Amino acid sequence: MTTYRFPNSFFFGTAASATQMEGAASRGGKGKNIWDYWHEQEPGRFHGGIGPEEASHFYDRYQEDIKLMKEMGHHSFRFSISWSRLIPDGDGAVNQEAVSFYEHVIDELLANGIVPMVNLYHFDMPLALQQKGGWENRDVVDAFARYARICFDCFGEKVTHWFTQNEPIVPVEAGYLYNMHYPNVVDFKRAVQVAYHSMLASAKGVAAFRASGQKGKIGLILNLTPSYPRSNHPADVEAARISDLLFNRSFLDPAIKGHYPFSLVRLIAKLGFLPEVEDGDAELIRMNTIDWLGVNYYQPRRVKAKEHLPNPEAPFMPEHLFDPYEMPGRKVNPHRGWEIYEKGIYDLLINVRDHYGNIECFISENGMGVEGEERFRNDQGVIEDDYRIEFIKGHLKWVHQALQEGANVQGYHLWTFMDNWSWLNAYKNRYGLVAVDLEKGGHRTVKKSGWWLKNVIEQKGF
Ligand code: BGP
Repeated sequence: MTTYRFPNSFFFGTAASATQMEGAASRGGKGKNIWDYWHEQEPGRFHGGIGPEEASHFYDRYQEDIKLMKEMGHHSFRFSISWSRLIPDGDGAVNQEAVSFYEHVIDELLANGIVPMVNLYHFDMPLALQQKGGWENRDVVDAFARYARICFDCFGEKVTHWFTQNEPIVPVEAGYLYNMHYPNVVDFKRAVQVAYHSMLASAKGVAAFRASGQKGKIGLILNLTPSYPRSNHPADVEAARISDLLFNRSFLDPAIKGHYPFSLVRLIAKLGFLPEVEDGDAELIRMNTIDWLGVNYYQPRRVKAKEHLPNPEAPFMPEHLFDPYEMPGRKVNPHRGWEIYEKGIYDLLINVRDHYGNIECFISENGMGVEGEERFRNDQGVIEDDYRIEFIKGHLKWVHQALQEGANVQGYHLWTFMDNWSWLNAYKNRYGLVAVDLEKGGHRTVKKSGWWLKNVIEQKGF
């Protein structure tokens, strides 16, 4: 008996990204991106010293992997194209080996009845473009628009589900505020420029899609972190409003409503950090809103009013406007340090329903990274990851609730299909429905959660 039944049209699958799963980082004519370069420079910053060359080898094993996706009941699979594989220097000649690789992947998915959902940018700036300033340089915005056009020309006959970018706030915060991605800058003003240009690039990607006349739809994937105040005290509520403006609405509003929230512009202006803009930008953003929204959800953001004055000598940070708040008794994934709050997924879907025109959306990532899963392998060789099953169930219940209440949520993708290379954490935390055994040359085995989800997909619920 299924207690939580999803509509027949509701789709299930997984998400992944090029740098995290392809491997072959220096083969097939690929140019370097910032991850290849940074790992060469500072391997010690990556867990176990492991770099993107050793990602799960999808480049060589995609046929086997897609076969397994089919066996596990996938309706759809979201992956990204590696910009520096397709255009090694980011803005020049197209690498035909890459065109043929992605064509094969798309064909293989379609032959197995799996809808390919293709994302153009997942944290992987080509090195040659980063050397020109990456998203800080407006020329890179145009290089992205060109890259998008090339992708639509090459693959648009077969791919109908597109995204311009994944989590554009992450390169901003990780690369320009918190020292977790290259180029390891700590500068709020530059971070604002990067955020603005990546949004502009996304709008230009949407414009290029429309101009291509191809069928299908194009969207943006955002990691929405619902902002909860410590209390109902107006100062805490104000702290939550500001963190929501900076981390959620800075992309949600321009992408869906076609303009920035006035209160955000006022705040950034007051701080003296407005980005450089050009005539016509506002019109471009207004005209090129997205068709659908991918929502990644891992954790909420809890904040409180500031309790200590920031050090006036320290560089300005978002945390000068509010303090993070650790709610007593919160549930935490100890491997990642992220709070697990299942109802957050419902709150953000209801927010999209009520404040963003109930735009078509789906859960494009949700998942749990766990270290040392080998210890859960049973005698039959299956990793018994009951905690992941509980995690998925807990979130799907709230997705179901949002559906009942009219949210326009059309599907659920887990992060991720197979254990993959997670940036600085490399292979520390495993997220996959399929285990990848690095000791045995990357041998794949489906975990208990993988078989459980297959059953959910078949039954349309649980
Ligand atoms: C999301 C990213 C993914 C993935 C995931 C897990 O923010 O879109 O690329 O990595 O988070 O996070 P992490 O790998 O940092 O544990």
